[in-house]
Amino acid sequence: MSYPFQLRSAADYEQAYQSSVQNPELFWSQIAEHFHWHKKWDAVLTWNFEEPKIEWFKGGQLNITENCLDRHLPAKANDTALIFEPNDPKSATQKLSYQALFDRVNQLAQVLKNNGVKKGDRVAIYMGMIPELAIATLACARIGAIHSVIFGGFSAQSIADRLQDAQVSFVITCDGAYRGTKEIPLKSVIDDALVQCPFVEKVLVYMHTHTPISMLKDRDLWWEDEVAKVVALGNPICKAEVMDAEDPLFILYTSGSTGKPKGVVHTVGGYMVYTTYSFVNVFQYQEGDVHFCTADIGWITGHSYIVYGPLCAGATILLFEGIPTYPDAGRFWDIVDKHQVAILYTAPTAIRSLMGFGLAPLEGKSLSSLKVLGSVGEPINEEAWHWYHEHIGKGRCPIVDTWWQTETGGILISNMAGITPAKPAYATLPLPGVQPILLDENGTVLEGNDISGNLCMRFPWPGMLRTTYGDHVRCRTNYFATYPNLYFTGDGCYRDTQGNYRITGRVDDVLNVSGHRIGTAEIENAINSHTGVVESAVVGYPHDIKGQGIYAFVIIESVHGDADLSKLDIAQTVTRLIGAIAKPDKIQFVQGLPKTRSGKIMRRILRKIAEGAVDALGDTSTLLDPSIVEQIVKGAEL
Ligand code: 7RM
Repeated sequence: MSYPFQLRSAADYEQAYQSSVQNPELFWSQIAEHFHWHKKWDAVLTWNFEEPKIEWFKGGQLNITENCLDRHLPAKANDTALIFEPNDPKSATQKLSYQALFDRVNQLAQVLKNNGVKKGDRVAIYMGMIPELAIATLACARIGAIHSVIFGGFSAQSIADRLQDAQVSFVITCDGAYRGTKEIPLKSVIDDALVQCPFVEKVLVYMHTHTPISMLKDRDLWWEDEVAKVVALGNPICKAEVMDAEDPLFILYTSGSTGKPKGVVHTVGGYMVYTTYSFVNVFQYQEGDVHFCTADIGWITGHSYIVYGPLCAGATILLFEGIPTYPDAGRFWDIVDKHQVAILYTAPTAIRSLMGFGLAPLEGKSLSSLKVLGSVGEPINEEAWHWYHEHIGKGRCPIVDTWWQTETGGILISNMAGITPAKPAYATLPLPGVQPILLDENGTVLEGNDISGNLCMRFPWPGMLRTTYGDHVRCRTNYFATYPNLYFTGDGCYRDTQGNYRITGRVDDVLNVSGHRIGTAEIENAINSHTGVVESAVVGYPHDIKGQGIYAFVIIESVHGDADLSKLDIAQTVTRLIGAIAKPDKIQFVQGLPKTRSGKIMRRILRKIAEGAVDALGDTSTLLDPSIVEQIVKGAEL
C-alpha cells in the first residue's frame, strides 16, 4: 500500500501547508478521495464557530470499518494487522492477520445485532488492553453503534456517571485484566456501576483472566457463547451499516475545568480522514512497519493511533497489555526487539520513569529496528527528550513531539519524522489544515514571533469534535465562547523566533498527571463528599515522573484520632469515586483557604505553596484574611 498523500520532504510539507490554508476544501477533498465511500459528499465543509456547527464531507456515505478492514482484503489478507503482547512475557504472543481481524469484527458485530443493538445506540466498552477491546470498538463502528470506551482504571461511580450521561444500553467487558502483578476485577466493577443503571439491558463478557465472577440471569452473556452461535450459522459476514460522514462514531469522556467529565463526540468521515492523514505523515509510516503505541485504547491516543488511523492505513499495530516496569524496566525494549518495532509512541511520564532505572535495563537490547520515536500527552522536558533520543533512538531516530487533545481527534502540532526538523521540548509546526493563533487574556491577537499566549485554532480541521454529548451549549461554552469565532484549546503556548510552537501546559483548572487529564473540580467534589470535609482546594505541583502531582488543601471539621489515617481515608474516597489516577499525592489539613473578598479561592497562591516557592507568593493584600497564608505555609507538605 502506498500513501498518495504522504509528504516526503520539507518542501512537500511547505507546499501542502500553503494549499491547505489557501483552499482547505480542495485540500481535504483530494485526501478524502483516497478512501472508500459508498457515495461522495455533497459539501466538503460547512461551518461556523458561533453555534458551533462543523460538518465535513456531509452527505458522504461510508463505513469506517470498510476502510480499516474490507478495503485491505484480499491484497493484505495474510498480512499482520495486530500483534498482541500479553502482560506476562511467558504467555503466548498472538497475531491476527487482516483476514482474521475482519472475521472477528464481523462475528462480534453480528452478535451485537442479534442482541438488539442498532445504529445510533450507545455501547460502553470497559476492558483491558487485549485484542478484543479493538475488536469491540470496530464491531460497534461496523453496525453504526456509538462506542464509549471507558478506561479500565475508572471506578464504578465514574462508569455509572458515563453510562447515565449517554444512556448506554449495552456494555462490553471482560472478567478481569492484568496489570503487572495485579489483576483488575473489571466485571465486578461493572456490576457495582450497574446497580445505578437499570437502563443497561445486556452485558457481554469476554473471559480473559478466569477471575471468578457472577453472571446475572437475562442480562449477562458470555462473548464466546454468543460468537459460537453466529459462527454455527456459517458465513459470518456482517454487512457494514452505511453511515453519513457526520453520523457519530464514538463518545469519549474527558475532564474539563468543571466538575463533570464531558462526552466528546467524533463523527465518522472527518475523523477517519484526519487520523489516517496525520498517522501516515507524522510517523512517516512505511508498509510493513510495526507500530507500537503504548497508550491505552481507553484514551484518545489509543482510539486514533492504535485503532482507527493505523488500521485505515493498513498498518501492523502492536497491542501491549502490561506496564513498562513488569516484570522489569526492560519490558518495552524486549518488546521492541521481539517484534521488530519500527515506531514507538509513548508518553514522557513513561520515559521519565524508565530513565530512573538507569541504563542497566537496556543492556543486551538491540533496538535497531526502531525508526521513529513519538511523544504525547504532556510537555516533554529536555532531559527526557535527550535520553529518549540518545539511549532509545541511538541518535538515529527522529522524535516526533505530538501535541493534540481528545477534542482535536488527531495530532495538530508536531514535526514530521525525518521530514521537518525537531526541536527538543517543542511540538514545532502545525499540520496542514491546522491554523494556530495566540491570544492574550483580553482577547488581543498576538502577532509575530517570540511570544506567549493562549492557544486557539481559527479554522476547522476534519478531526475536530462536533459537540459534547447531550449538551451542545456546554461544547460552546467550553471551547468556543472564551474567544469569539475561535476554538480555545485551554493550553498556554510559546511561539519562538522561527514560528515553532512550544506548549507550556494548561491555563485552566485541569491537571495533567502522568499524561492523564483530570479536573481539579472533579477531585474537589470527590474530597468534599468525604465525611467531615468542609471544603477543599486542589492544585497541581511539579512532579519528577508524573509531570504534575496532585496537592489537596482540605478543611476538615475535626480530626478524630490519627491525622494520617484520615488522609488515607480521603485518598481512598477519591479512588473509589473517580479512580486511582485522581488520588492526591499530598493532603494538607488547613484551617482556611486563601480567598478573595468575593469568595474566590486564590489558586495561584496555593500553587506556589505546593511548589515550595513560598518566597514568591506575590500580592496577598486582596485576600479576605492574609494570615491564613502563613498558617498554610507552616503546615505545607514538601
Ligand atoms: C493526546 C492527549 C490533552 C492535553 C493538552 C495538553 C497536553 C498533549 C502534548 C501536551 C505538551 C504535547 N489528549 N498535551 N500532548 N502538552 N506537549 N506533545 O493527550 O485530551 O488527554 O490531553 O494534554 O495540555 O491540552 S488529552
